[in-house]
Amino acid sequence: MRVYLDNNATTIVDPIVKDAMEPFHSQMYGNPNSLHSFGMEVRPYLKQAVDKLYDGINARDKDDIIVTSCATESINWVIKGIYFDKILNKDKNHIITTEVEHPAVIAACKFLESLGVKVTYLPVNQDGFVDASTVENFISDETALVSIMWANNETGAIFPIKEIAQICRDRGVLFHTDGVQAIGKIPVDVVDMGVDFMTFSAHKFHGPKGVGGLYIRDGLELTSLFHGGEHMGGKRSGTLNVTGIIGMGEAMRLAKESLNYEGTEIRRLRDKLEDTILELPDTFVVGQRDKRTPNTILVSVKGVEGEAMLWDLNKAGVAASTGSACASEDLEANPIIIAIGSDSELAHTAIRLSLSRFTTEEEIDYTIKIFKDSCLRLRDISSSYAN
Ligand code: 7TS
Repeated sequence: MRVYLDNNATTIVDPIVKDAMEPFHSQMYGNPNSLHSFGMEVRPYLKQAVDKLYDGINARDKDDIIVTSCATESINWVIKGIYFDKILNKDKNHIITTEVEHPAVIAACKFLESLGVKVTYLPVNQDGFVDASTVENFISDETALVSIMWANNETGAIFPIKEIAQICRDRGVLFHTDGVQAIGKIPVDVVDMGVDFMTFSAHKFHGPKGVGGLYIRDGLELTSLFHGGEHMGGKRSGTLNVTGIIGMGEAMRLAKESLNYEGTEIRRLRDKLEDTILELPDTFVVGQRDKRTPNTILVSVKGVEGEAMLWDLNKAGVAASTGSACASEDLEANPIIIAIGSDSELAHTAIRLSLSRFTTEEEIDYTIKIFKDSCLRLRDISSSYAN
């Protein structure tokens, strides 16, 4: 049996999404900017797809969503765009973020630090998020941007985005949230939340890879990083990834439609897996359940090296993760666990299991068995664990 429990890294493309994309590879392949029938026939489908994006995140005004190649691009755009708009030769020089952001945020901030920008990396609490009041304490007249994720990719911790957005608005500071791990898992309403910028990536919600988006609140200016043709109203040049946009639109529609299922059935399967893992002695899961996305478990198994368990699970056909796939080639301790204040032994023993709406009960039952067997086997041979 093969079980895929690494859905926070990427997801299977929904067959409905795949079918929706197919005609745009083989029949309607024109460039939508072209002034002939091949190009023009594509346009209404593109519009429909983009409308689904607006509906999915409840963005209202035309031109608020710009399609990009992925969340990494969108995140870099916001952080570097703010540098040009508010920091370079201007009176602001400070960005606030957290220690547990995706490397796209951290690395972009480190780059700005090399240019002289001050960046505050806020620590998170035991549940893996930052309180709005903590953010407020660090805002100063110099602060140009607060960038805080909506949900964490490792722990699933959900941040109090609405409160943070309100504080930023009151203090006149722009607020960006990385919404990559929120879409399809919890309701996402950018207007109700009051965010200024939100980034997302289609492949995290059963869409194709290589396409993502950036929501920019109506009327806000953000300096472009891609100059070229007049695509996306001149804000992000480059021939449109038509198949990707069609796929992302359909994936967004399905993500919204499946939210209820995600919040009940996937949550039930996640809790079943979590409960049985926690029956093993000396295991702990990061973050309270109701403060996490319904599909994610970050568990620490004392005495068991995360990489060793990953290998065991993989041999039995179960795909999990010890940390962001982007970072898991280097065998360092999980930085998120370190950031939530746990010691480095625990950080070396973390395993992330992330489900999706394609996960079945049979797969969870199989994983429970494999996980328990692996835990017993590895603890038996562990020098650091006394049975
Ligand atoms: N932001 C978050 C919160 C993410 O989880 C990821 C990918 C990204 C941004 C970047 O998305 P991309 O589509 O541009 O690559 N996260 C992970 C992960 O947790 N394991 O592998 C990739």
